[in-house]
Amino acid sequence: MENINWYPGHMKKTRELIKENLKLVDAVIEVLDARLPISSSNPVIDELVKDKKRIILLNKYDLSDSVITEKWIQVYRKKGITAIPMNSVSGDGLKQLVHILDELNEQINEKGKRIRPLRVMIVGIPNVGKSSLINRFAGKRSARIGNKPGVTRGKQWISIKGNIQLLDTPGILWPKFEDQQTALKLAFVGSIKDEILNIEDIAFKFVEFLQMNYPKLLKERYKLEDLKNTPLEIMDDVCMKRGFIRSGGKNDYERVSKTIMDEYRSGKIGKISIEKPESCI
Ligand SMILES: Nc1nc2c(ncn2[C@@H]2O[C@H](COP(=O)(O)OP(=O)(O)OP(=O)(O)O)[C@@H](O)[C@H]2O)c(=O)[nH]1
Ligand SMILES: [Mg+2]
Repeated sequence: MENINWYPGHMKKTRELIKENLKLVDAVIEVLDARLPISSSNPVIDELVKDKKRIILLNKYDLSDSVITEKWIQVYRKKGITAIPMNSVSGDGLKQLVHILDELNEQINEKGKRIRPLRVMIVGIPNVGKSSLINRFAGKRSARIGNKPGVTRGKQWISIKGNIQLLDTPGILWPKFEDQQTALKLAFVGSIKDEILNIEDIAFKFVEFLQMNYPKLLKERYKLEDLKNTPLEIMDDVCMKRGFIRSGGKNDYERVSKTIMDEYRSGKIGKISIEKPESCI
């Protein structure tokens, strides 16, 4: 497989933007993808915000394997970190977040320091749902969202009732992935722009992952008879069943690859976590 790296200019700029605006905020919400809390945690962000009060959100909880996400929450708890499971589309988890922010607001008030609303910066890698969270919080579409990475391009302050201001920031990755397994997992969930990926390689690896970790869901979704087949044979089977055949009779691997990844990312295959606390792929 070719090496994956995606670090366009706007991410470099965002790094500066986060750094400059940190002075203005009381806390940082780091949005992670509940399906892969390790790989979606950005070491660059970690370094930038290490001295700020930080709240971790495990977003897209609804798409994750809830048993595994609960285990992750315990892992964070043992480290003294509050991690909140969140569904930014439905708003599940928002109550817990509001509660934590209210407490923070009170603490700051008590110290008599605050002469402005509580300001919180939202950070995270692309496509984890930062802008969706803000919209849900604000109760209206204030921030632009999209089902692909790199949607937010500049900073945007959004006021929330209850005297809170949230700062939306564009998602950032890091200049070079030390570990290509991390890049692959980020590609699975759609945090790396598909245009720079070989989607067929990604889907092949993803089918392989499903065969090993979620065979039942794979079998059910694509009505497979035999899971002993190779990933390529499974993709051939899906092409046949869905009629993904090019003129000339060859299987349309690009189409089947895009379909499988789209179906995973939108939750159609099932609730699937990529990283478990004990062992990662
Ligand atoms: N199922 C599910 N989908 C979500 C959730 N949160 C966000 N999404 C979807 O994920 C996609 C990305 O959401 P955005 O809010 O644009 O993500 P972002 O982190 O702001 O992305 P960038 O601006 O590109 O960094 C959209 O299609 C959202 O509808 C969630 O909790 N569950
Ligand atoms: Mg955004």
